[in-house]
Amino acid sequence: MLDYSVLFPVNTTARSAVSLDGMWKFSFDKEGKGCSENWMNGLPASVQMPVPASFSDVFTDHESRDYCGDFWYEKEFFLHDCGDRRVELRFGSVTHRCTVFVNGKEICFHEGGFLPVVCDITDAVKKNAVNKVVVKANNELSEATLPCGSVKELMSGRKLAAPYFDFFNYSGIQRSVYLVTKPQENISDYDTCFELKGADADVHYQVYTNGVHDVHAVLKDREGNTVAESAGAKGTLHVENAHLWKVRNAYLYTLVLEIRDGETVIDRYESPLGIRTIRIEGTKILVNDEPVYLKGFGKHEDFEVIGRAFNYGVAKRDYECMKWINANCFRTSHYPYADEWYQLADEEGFLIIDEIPAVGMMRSTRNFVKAGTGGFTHFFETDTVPELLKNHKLQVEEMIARDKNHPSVFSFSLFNEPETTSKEAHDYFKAVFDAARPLDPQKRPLTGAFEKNSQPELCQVYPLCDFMCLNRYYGWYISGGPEIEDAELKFRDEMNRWAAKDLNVPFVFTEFGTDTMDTLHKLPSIMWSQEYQDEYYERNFSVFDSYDFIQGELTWNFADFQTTEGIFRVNGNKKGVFTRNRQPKSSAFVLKKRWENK
Ligand code: GCB
Repeated sequence: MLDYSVLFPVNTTARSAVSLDGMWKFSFDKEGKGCSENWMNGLPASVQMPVPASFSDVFTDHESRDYCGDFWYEKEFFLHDCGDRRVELRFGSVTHRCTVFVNGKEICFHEGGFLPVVCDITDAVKKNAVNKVVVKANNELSEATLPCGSVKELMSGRKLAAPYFDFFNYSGIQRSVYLVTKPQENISDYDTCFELKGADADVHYQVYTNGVHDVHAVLKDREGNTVAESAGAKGTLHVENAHLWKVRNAYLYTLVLEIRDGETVIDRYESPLGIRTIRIEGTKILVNDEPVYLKGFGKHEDFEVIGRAFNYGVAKRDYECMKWINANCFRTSHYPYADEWYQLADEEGFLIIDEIPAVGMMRSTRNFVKAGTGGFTHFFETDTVPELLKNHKLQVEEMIARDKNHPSVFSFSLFNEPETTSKEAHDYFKAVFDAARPLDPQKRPLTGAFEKNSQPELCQVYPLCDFMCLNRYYGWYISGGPEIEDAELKFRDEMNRWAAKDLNVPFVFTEFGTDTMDTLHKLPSIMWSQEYQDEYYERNFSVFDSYDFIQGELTWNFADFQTTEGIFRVNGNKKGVFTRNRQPKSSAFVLKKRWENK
């Protein structure tokens, strides 16, 4: 178990959470001299930087936008006298790694740019005084860290990120920061799982604390009425006539957890709770024992100016667009998103495939083209693998710890498009899956998204998955444009070979799509035109509808998004069904119509 709490900060009678979002001081550290010059005590020269935001797109020069290396943030905050309470900082994430200092004292190091950084700063802070937090961050990529990539050095010595993945290497403090105070004896974590009993439901819970006092659990309905109560760190809340959390029709209770010493409440944590079960039976995905066909998208956290930062306005618009188009699911491709995405999905009744940033596990982004035509793209034979595996397992643990209590999360995806055809790949992923299985109290299905090289006869990794996720681009990377009729035949051929395996598990398409310019129309269609995207989707749907084990379609992508520059991309990936500023392309209407009745 993690030795820190990833519970989302809340304000209750026993806890306080104050946002430190706003303008921070910021400085690049091109020469890597910050530590030797004691920047942890305060940045000598700085600019203002919004938090949360990626730093890249707020600048107007190339060097700043494409900066790769160390960079620093600083913020002063006032801490009231909070007695002997524990004081923590919680960053939703810092990309890709950071060291946190408070009043010059080193507090913690965190690796991985998409999960919370939580640190106990009790011994470093002054009460009733101004305190200073300094963050040294770094956004370099390597083959030992997630996501995978490398650093390229220009002749001038300037460093550039070389991602092995198809999204811009946005970095910075991209999610909210909270100053948290809570009792020394506190609730650090809790688990829930559900059992439906006719019209009733049992909510089994377990609460983790660092003390000896009793735990008390209360479940309240939407109106605030208590519907069940239980004493003990482990127990069951029996709910009569339970309102279930249903797909696109969510009902949320509130779970109130307390540590009590007689009548005195020592700690109190509150969180929404949705009662639902998830099960895979044969080729069906069952939510509350009812089959669900997944409709929706692979997404990105990506928007103009703010880059990969969480923003409620953008998230709200995304959910409105997804509701309008009749979607019910999305995958957090290719990394765990900000906590708030899951909170909104819980409320709106969306299902989430929650993905770890295990992306780029082929030796270059372009290798997917080589792999797609049968090329072998070695990855798991190198000496970086032990370190990579350690990071992979740790991030899986952090992701499941953070997201396990969200009703929206119905599955964890442990990779996107790695090399899977070697014994080494199998052994690597076996270790990841073995580590992940015991971590989820709800035993949700585990999966991963497979690239075209993961063919039924070659892939060594698919037997580890509880259901299959395929990323397929027949009609785009394979037999595109004038050859599209071949694309459909080739697609059917592959699906027939999967069918022949008789795996008896659901198959979900987690990627399929075409780059499409919102300005380009052409009759008859050509690649990149809106008409082509519409036709491509129709052809893919006719294949999907031919196999009853296909139980979902998540198109690539919800919206256009930024990538690294290059000859493959025109100011980013244009496979969005919506533009980057969230307006529909014509295919949005094709999907809306299909999903209305699917
Ligand atoms: C993929 C990747 C995704 C890319 C997409 C594309 O297979 O998983 O990250 O953006 O293809 O558009 O090429």
